Amino acid sequence: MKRVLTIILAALLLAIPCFSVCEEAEEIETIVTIVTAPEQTQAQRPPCFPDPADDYIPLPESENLAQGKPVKSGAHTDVYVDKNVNDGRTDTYWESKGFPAEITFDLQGLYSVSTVAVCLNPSSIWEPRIQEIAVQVSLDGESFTEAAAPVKYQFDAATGNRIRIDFDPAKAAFVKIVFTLNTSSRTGGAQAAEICIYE
Ligand SMILES: [Ca+2]
Repeated sequence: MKRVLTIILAALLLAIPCFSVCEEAEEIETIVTIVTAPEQTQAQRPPCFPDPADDYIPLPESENLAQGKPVKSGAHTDVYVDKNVNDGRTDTYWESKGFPAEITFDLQGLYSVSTVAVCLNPSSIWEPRIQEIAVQVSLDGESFTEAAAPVKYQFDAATGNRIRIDFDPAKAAFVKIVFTLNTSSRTGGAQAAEICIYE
């Protein structure tokens, strides 16, 4: 009997703190604050992280006369058709089938052009390469004159995988870009994700 009383007493002593804690818990006021997170539409970069684009070769801020305009090239490789070269996206590209590779833009108007930019995908998986490029202009799409002679340009992801060709202003309704070398093409053709033309 004494042992039974001892067990009952011990159980009561253990239960008292529990009742006390439970009573206190019921008295705690629950506060929940709902915070609406801002909509994230693109990758976020903390301000302390350097922006790789700061080292990109700068392009003119004026209108890109090539974007969305009719464009025509010779034979292309696989699915890399000429319309990929001015769709405003650097994740699509045109690749010629062999050299020389020519691609011609109909600007649908007469302009005084002075800059052409040739861009590859800026991702570093596009290894550095050299492409030799010239620029020709025309008023009628038939007779072309040279605005920028062939030069070997270095493409490197560190500078945005893009190059800029500046030349004396030339009247043009049509602009032809002529590639004669690509040191990295596995298929032996020219490559361009975007070609931009500026006054
Ligand atoms: Ca493109």
